[in-house]
Amino acid sequence: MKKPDTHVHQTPPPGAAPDWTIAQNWDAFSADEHAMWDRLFTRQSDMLPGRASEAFLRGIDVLRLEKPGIPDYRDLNARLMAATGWQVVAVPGLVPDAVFFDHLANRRFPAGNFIRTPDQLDYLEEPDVFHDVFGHVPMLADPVFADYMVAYGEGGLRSLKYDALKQLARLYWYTVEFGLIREDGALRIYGAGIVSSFAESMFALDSDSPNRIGFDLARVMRTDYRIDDFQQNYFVIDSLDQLLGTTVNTDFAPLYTANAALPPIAIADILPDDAVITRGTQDYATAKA
Ligand code: HBI
Ligand code: FE
Repeated sequence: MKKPDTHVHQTPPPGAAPDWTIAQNWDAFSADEHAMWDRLFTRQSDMLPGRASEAFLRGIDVLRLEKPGIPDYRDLNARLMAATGWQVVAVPGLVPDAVFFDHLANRRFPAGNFIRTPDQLDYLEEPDVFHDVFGHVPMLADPVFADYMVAYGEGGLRSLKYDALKQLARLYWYTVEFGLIREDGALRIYGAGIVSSFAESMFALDSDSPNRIGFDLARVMRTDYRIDDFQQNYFVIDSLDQLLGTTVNTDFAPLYTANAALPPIAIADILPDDAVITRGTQDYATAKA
């Protein structure tokens, strides 16, 4: 998950490879750091059954993430590679967009190689190993979602030529980070930014404050988003196949051009053509304003 205004160095920090990867150096993690992982993992896994999507819960099982402590990528990647050919690579923090997209296009997920401190339990600026590995990686064990992430990376690299990065960042934000999916008539979470957050895993499904709107590619690519608090919109897909289908069956060039000619859609607006599931009160955002 990236904060657009976070300062990202343009050259790899000392010790990092040209692609910004570093050794995980798993043996260097302290007992306190492993304990922080366990605290976060227990809190989320106790509350996610019935909230997280089937694909997410299946990924936790397939990747054996219930093992205590920060996962050792030597073990984790053996399972992840067997499932979908993906691997997790350690990076110091946020990496430049082009570097990020290139990793995704090559089935490498960059994970921040640090874990939050107790005072950052519920909010931190940059993605740590819990956000990245607990939030994002279980979904990468699902073949359809894994292919979506590759297509996203390839699309991201292309988008840089069309100056359409912001449109693609919105697509990432409203799917990979904060996406909801309909399963057996109920809403479930597949977005990493929600599933790794205790409070937002409740808010995203239970609160009457946010809008919940059926996913539409062009609509999402025009819709602004918040980086500093719960989302005011959640977009809902019917299946991961639908999500993959939007990238595989779309020529993005004319879509970028058409969207660029239109104004962005304000965060909490609902449009006449929206498939509205919840018309939110926005009480949470209003109270926080
Ligand atoms: N870097 N490590 C890391 N993690 C991210 O999620 C990330 C990034 N750099 C760029 C980026 N995300 C954004 O451009 C995407 O949201 C599109
Ligand atoms: Fe993320």
